[in-house]
Formats: sequence, structure tokens, C-alpha cells
Amino acid sequence: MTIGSNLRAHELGSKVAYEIYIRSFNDSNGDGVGDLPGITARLDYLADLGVDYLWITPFFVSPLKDGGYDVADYCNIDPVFGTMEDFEELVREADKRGIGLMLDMVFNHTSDQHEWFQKALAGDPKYQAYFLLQDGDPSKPPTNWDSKFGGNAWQWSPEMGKWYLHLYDVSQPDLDWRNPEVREELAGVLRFWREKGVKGFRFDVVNNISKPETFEDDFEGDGRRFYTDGEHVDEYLRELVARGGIDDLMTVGEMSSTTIEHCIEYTKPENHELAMAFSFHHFRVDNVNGNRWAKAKANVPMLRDTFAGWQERMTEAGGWNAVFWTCHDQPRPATRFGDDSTPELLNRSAKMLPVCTFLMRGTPYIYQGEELGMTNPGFTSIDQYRDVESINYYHIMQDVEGKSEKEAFDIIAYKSRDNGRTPVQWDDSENAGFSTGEPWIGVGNNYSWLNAAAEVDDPNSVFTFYKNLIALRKAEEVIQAGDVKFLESPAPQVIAYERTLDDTRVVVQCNFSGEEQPALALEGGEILVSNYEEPGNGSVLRPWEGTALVWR
Ligand code: TEU
Repeated sequence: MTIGSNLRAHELGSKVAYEIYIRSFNDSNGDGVGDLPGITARLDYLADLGVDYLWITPFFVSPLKDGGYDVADYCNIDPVFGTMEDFEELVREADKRGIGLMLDMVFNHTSDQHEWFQKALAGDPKYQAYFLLQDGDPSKPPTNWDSKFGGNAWQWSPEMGKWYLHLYDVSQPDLDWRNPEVREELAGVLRFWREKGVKGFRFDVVNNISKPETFEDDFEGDGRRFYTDGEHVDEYLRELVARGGIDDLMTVGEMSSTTIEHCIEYTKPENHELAMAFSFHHFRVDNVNGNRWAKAKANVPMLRDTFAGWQERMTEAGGWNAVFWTCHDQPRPATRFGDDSTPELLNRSAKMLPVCTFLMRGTPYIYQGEELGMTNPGFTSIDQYRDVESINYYHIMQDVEGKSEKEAFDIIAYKSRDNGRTPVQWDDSENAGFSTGEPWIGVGNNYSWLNAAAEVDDPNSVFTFYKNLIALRKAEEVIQAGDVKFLESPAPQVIAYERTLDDTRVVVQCNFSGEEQPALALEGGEILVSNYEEPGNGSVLRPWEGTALVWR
């Protein structure tokens, strides 16, 4: 049986995952940082929503220069997030509610505080061979590659008298996967957590692990073509999955700047690599001239074509998509793809978005707070931002691109990752019920009315709508396992597709605008789900309407 077959599709297609950015989810001890007991305390909320898996962002020992994606010890918990006992308690309590935990494995790089890197700095040749070091002239980096977080991707280490590669922050040295000892260490980390009862893993930027044998300048781009989906990545993944003993678990790889062809290979079941892949091409639809650091509305026809390509081609070839609107690296989708200018428009558009993705073929992921329709926080000063990448680019936009302070700030306020990292808005009490202490990052400016306490029992809330969509996915085989085909859009601002299984056909139509738009000419059909009690069914789609019709 293959992943593209109905058997595997039923299995993966009936599941829904929920991402927890632990620092901002729920703080149990008043230190202003979310933690493991904070998650345990909210399990009933998550069980009520109906999710099957929790992907929890890294809570391992870390100097937290990159929010925990700079790991100093893969098998120990950072005290700021709790203890091993807290983790075991979380596993037990989640298990009771039928929820599995997925841990976030950051295996492309470590923190510079990791013992391996510290030993390398001290001159130990065994550990120097764990990293990508180059000899050379301290004034001239080995290549002109860019770091993803700005600046050159190489750092000179006076201790070692060598350069080291860091595709991300300078505090995140890249591991050398060509070294079998490195690969065995990392497989051991998977075995350790599997033993603890973990049900899955998310692999950070895992398609960047295979670096070339020799390093050369990139005169066409920023260097990514030399390591993205690199030569040995499939082989490394197969080996990791086999040696880690995780082929039967839920796995997802974060794929940076990848291609559909590569993601087919990563997720075809016969390859025994990963169950599914995150790809980010749909986030390019509001770039300006290829630049992510820009403020523009989404190009909906481009969004439609991107979804169509990934949905249809992955399906044809037996691959499997993770489908999602956001994660901890993105601004809030209600602000970005919907309209948060009034509570009514926010409610409408924040419900249309999941109609569009939840009925697609794949496994949906919800990012914390999305199910409440959380928005960008409305920060007014750069001092409120914490993220290393955002702060770097705030300066690059001014110093290198010549933007004004205001232009740079407006772009940060629209696109920064921190927009998605403000605390989950639990209630209208101080700090939105997230913490009794001062939160590590400020809370959004609308928590007094936009919060979980106000939404859980409200039949009209975004939360209730998500809950119903999850239940719908679990009830309908056509959503779990049906074929998918994108339809010609009746208007540029509309995305339409159909799902079919045996004699059942579902047509989804979503209006990505605040104006009425023409609908597809369809005969009959019952409403399967809609964000309007009276959809403009038939000839028009109402503003921000998302409706699915079914024929059986
Ligand atoms: O992100 C990978 C990644 O591609 C980011 O560079 C992304 O493009 C950027 O954050 C968008 O703003 C992963 C993690 O999700 C991220 O949180 C980490 O910072 C990064 O890897 C390094 O580990």
C-alpha cells in the first residue's frame, strides 16, 4: 500500500495536528515564559477542539537566541520550560485524551553552546569533524553565501583558527551530516524520545542537511542551490528513520525552498522517509519582486496556482502534504490573508481561510491562536519585537536597502515572525490569562474581546467553526481520502476546487475579498459547510465567503 492509496490517505487524512509554540502558549509558574505544565493545563481545551497531535516547538536546553531552535542538549529539558517529570506527565495526560505528542528535531545545526561545539572550539578533532569547518584567511569567508538571518553564512572562529558554516544565526553552527558519527548521534536522540512515548517528530529545515563536498561561491543566488534538497538528503533521511526506529510514527519535514519533485520523494511511503512535508511556496504570494520583507496583499491567482500545483502533483505521484496557513515563523493569517479591520470582517474571513485548507487533501495543521482568529498584535515600536531575524532585517532594510525607519517598521509590523508569537489570548484578565508575570513578549491589543474564554461556548465563534471543521473532516471520507482537482476560478479573487471519492463530490469555493464575486455555475448540491448561514449559493459568493457543496 502506498501513501497515495486510500488506506494510507484515510489514516493520515483523518488526523489534525496543532502546533504549540511553547514560549507563548501558557505559563504555569509566572516567569513570563510558557512551559510544559502550562500545556498539560490546557489539554482539555485541545481535546475539545478535537486535534490528534500536538507538535511542540523545542523545549530542550538552549540559550534561546532563536527561540529554542538553538539546541544545546537534545535529551534534556531547559528549566525554563519544566522538568523531565513535567514532560512525562504531559505524555500521560495527552495519551488519556487520545492526543499524541510530536517533538521538534533541529538537526541541521546545534547551538554554539552545545557540548559538541564547545569541544570543537577547545580543539578536539572528533568534534571538529561534527561541524562544517574551513581553513582560510580570516578576512575572507570561504564563500559568498548568505545566512538566512542576514549577513554572510560563515563565521571566523579565533579559537579554532577556522571558519564555520551557519546557515541560520551565527550562534547556530551547521552539523556535518557527511560524518556517520553525527548521523548516529541524531538517530540516538530519536530513540531516546520515542522511548518516552512520543508519537511523532517534526524535522526542522531538514532538506538543508546535505551539504556539498566542496564549497564554492554562488554568483547567481545566495548559496541555497548548493545545499537545498542536497545530493544525499533522501539517503540520510532513510537512514535516520530506520536507525531512529520511527517509520511507524507521524513525521513531517520542514522543507525550505524545496520543489514538488523532491517532496514527492520525501513523502512517498515506499521510500520510508517522512509521512508528510511542509512547503512554503504559498507564502510567496505577498512578496514584492521576490522580497519577503515587503507589505503587500496576497496575489490570489498565484495562491490558487500554488495550491493547485502542490495538491494535484503530490497526489498524482503518491506524496502527502501538510496543509496550513501559518506557523511560528509567519504573521497571523487573519491579518495577512483576511481582513481584521472590524470584528465582523475578522470573524468572517478567519472562518473562510480554514474552509479553503481544511477540505484539501493532506493533513491540516492549526497554529496556536489561529482557531481563535488571533491577529497581528498591533505593536507600535521596534522595542516590542524580540526575534533575531526581525531585528536583523529591520536594520538591513534601513542600512542596506535605504528604506526609512517608518517603512521598515511597517513591514516588520506586517511580516515579522513575532506577530505570530505573542501569547495565546486565553481570557480578558491581565496578560490575556497567559501568565501572572510579565510575558517575555507583549500581548495583542485586542485580547479584551478576542480570547478563548469568550469563544469556546459561542456557536458563532471562530473556535466553534474550527471545531466543526475538524469533526467534519473526521466524518467525511471524501475529505480524508478523495481525489483533488482545482477548478477554473469564476473570478480572480476566488479559489475553487473539488474533491471526489466514488459517487461523492464536494466543491469548495472561497472568496478572498470583501466584495461579492461570481460563483461557479453549479446545479443542486447540499451545503456541507459555510461561514454564512445563507451563502450566496448559486450565482454569487458573498464577501469572504467560504462554502463547500456536496453531491452524493
Ligand atoms: O525555520 C526555517 C526557515 O526556513 C526560516 O528561515 C523561515 O524562512 C523564517 O523563519 C521565516 O521568517 C526553522 C524554524 O521554524 C525557525 O523558527 C528557526 O528559526 C529556523 O528553522 C532555524 O532553526
